[in-house]
Amino acid sequence: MFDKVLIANRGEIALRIQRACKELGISTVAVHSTADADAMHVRLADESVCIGPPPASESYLNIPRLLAACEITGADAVHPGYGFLSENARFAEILEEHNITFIGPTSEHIRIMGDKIEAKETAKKLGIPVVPGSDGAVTSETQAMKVAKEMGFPVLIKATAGGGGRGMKVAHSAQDLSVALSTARSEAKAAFGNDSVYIEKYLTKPRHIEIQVLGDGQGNAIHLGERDCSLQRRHQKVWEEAPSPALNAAARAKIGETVASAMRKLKYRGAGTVEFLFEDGEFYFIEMNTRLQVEHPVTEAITGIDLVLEQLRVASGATLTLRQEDVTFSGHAIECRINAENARTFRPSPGRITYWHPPGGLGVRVDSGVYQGYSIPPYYDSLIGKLIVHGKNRNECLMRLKRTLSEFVIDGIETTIPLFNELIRQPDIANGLYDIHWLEKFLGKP
Ligand code: MV4
Repeated sequence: MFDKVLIANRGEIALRIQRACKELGISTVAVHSTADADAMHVRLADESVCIGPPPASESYLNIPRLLAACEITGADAVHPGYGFLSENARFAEILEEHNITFIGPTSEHIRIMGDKIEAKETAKKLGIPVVPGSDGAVTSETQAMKVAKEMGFPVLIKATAGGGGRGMKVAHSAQDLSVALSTARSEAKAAFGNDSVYIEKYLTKPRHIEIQVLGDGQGNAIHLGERDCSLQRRHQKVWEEAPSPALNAAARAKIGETVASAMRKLKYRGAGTVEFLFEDGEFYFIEMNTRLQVEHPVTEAITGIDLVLEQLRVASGATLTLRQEDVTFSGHAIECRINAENARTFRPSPGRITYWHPPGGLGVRVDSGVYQGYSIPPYYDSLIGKLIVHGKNRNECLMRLKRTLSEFVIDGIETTIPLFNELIRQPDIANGLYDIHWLEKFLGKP
């Protein structure tokens, strides 16, 4: 196991990773920008290094400065968390060149999954069901029209270098295709410096269901069930839950085994998430995330498995000791993302937290990097905490969520808590009847 891990991140996830390290007896190094000198992840770490000014490009994303921090502290591994450099293949490669372990998959697997066409081709070869569409990039309007007419409209144009919803255009009919194609291309060029696009059948009312996997890079891999992340706004997840209200045990076992088998063939190492759209009882692969995700506690709640501990183990070269038969699912969990934002407009609300009283009790977890008196800096994303509740079943979980939301007090800033108070009172949410468009439709209503 590692002696010292540098955590190349901030906020709640930096604390989450520190906790796993401490329980394994590993010393922790926090890095921080000047804006984060007073952050909890800095206070709780064994050591800390200031790596630059507030802009992420000059601190949390700055590879030379992170390498220097590793050298100064003698860290033997780096955990990237999520966001920032977590899916940067070059970063993983540079660390390995310096004999520092990147806690994550190989740079090659990161690279493959970062290219959405290669990711899809790889998934398909490994037996994962994919969305019908072009075989690879579309190179001409004639070709795009041919593919579109074969599968039927509507179709979706996606950027090869995209992901997370950036650079997508729907064409509802043949008349739309030309404009959709050129708009998607120029947007992709501007956003990613790469105008390669591909085409898919547009699914109009799917759910977003993702499968959590763990592999050891030696051919052992398991799945930890699914999370339903359909409640999103502008491709930002707001509420995640497991199990999905739309799946039964047989459907879960089938897609889970398909994904786990694919990960064994790939010799995938680390934690990963395979994202699907789910419509009319069928799964369609869209992307794979090669990192720990924000919503991982939902899976931890229903499986009792510490995902960060498992990441640390397999990154240090251990084989996966968990077998698929050891993974059991218990009850239901829901995560609400607490953002420092107005609950209706989502306008960021940085500033000083004058009062902070998190909820407690059985089945309640609050992961957060803030505290009373802390000033949220305006430079980073607005996630300030996550409320995760676990219950015997979905109904108990919803009742517990209602209770914990009423206990949670945060003063001095605006937060998304009022939104969750509204959501738990909606019959569609209580009944689990929502798709990826539900939340934006709900928010659009006066
Ligand atoms: C789609 C789709 C419909 N059909 N692909 C958006 C983010 C990226 N991960 C993939 N996305 C979508 N791909 C096909 N063929 C609809 C979306 C989509 C979406 C997906 C998941 C969660 C929320 C979403 C919101 C809008 C569109």
